[in-house]
Amino acid sequence: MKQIVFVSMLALAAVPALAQQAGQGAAKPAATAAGELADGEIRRIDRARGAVVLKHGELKSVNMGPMTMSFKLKDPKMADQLKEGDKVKFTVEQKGDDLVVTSIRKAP
Ligand SMILES: [Cu+2]
Repeated sequence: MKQIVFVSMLALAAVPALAQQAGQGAAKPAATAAGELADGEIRRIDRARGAVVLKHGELKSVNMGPMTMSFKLKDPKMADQLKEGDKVKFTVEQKGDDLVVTSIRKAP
């Protein structure tokens, strides 16, 4: 009895890796000076959603009094160097129905 074994060798083409580096957007225009810098304190960071809950002071640029509320971050990476309880300075812009934090840094 003859046993014939067909070995089918599938040469899998190497999947081209889309090498998208995490460091995109390194050269951003410095827009921080243009917006009003508001005071805030970080209450919660939702890194998965790219959002923060801020207790904020008056936001004249969007006509809002002091309160605690959630903001989307323009870039989720903006939260990388922040933690809950941090006092921050930030700028905010209205984008459609959302208020988006366009820049944020720890207050000195
Ligand atoms: Cu508010």
